[in-house]
Amino acid sequence: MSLEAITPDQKAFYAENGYLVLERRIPDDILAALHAEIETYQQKARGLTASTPELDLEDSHHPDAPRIRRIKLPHTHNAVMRELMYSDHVLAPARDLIGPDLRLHTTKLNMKEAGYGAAVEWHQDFAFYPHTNDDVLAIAVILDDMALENGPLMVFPGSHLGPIHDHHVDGVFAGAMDLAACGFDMKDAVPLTGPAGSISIHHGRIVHGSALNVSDRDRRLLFYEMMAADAFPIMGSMTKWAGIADYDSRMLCGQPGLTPRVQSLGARIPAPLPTEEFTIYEVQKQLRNRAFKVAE
Ligand SMILES: O=C(O)CCC(=O)C(=O)O
Repeated sequence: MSLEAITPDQKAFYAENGYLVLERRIPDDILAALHAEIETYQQKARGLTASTPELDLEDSHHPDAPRIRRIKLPHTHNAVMRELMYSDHVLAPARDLIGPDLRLHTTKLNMKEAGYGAAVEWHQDFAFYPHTNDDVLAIAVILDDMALENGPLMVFPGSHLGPIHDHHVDGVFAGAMDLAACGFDMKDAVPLTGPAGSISIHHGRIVHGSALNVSDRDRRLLFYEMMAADAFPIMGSMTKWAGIADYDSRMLCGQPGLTPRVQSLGARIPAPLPTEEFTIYEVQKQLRNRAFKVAE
């Protein structure tokens, strides 16, 4: 199959390491439009006293000093972010890596703003949503220049080829790993840095996380998480399912089907959940040995 957006070397690098950074993939006009859209959410957050279906607020949010932690499911309420999701800027590299038929899992825009943006503890996405095969990935549109100091996404290269680690605390799903107990050393983690307008891609099984942003620069990432259309959720996965028509409405490109491709894979079921509706930030508070400082 000929490649649309990446080189054979990049494809081989992803297979071996489980991640890729493609620099300056998003045109400047789209990047500027995304920044303008974020500004409108910042206006909406003013006056809020609690998170809403669209906005997840930082613990330190105040109605007069709004602090957004995450814009939730932006493709459902933001035309610019929805259009980008269906564009070749995002889908062409995904097709190169996991084939022509792609289904959306979810979207989110993690804000991690200057000075306080919340950390995300180490985890594997596949621990939240195990599937019949692991052609599952997340594309992150890098909205601000990303360097070590503003809390980039970090990954452990090659960890997508290993097991799914324990993400439970006291028998309840906590969405995070005790890194040392799982045999990892933070010094081996690689930061996914690059100029604004780049994208990073990480495999659904790779161990990843990111530190608190204590710098004076924002660090915003717009995530599009997706899988091959023949990767079906294993029962107990956090994938919401209201029947096949609903599921097929999440196709991003190519054809849906009714024949799961089943790989022999290690997996764990994210159950029981502490509560039915939660964000990763809340659920990870159960972790005792946190790797990253908590936002104040
Ligand atoms: O925003 C980040 O740095 C990490 C995001 C992430 O891994 C997640 O939200 O699942």
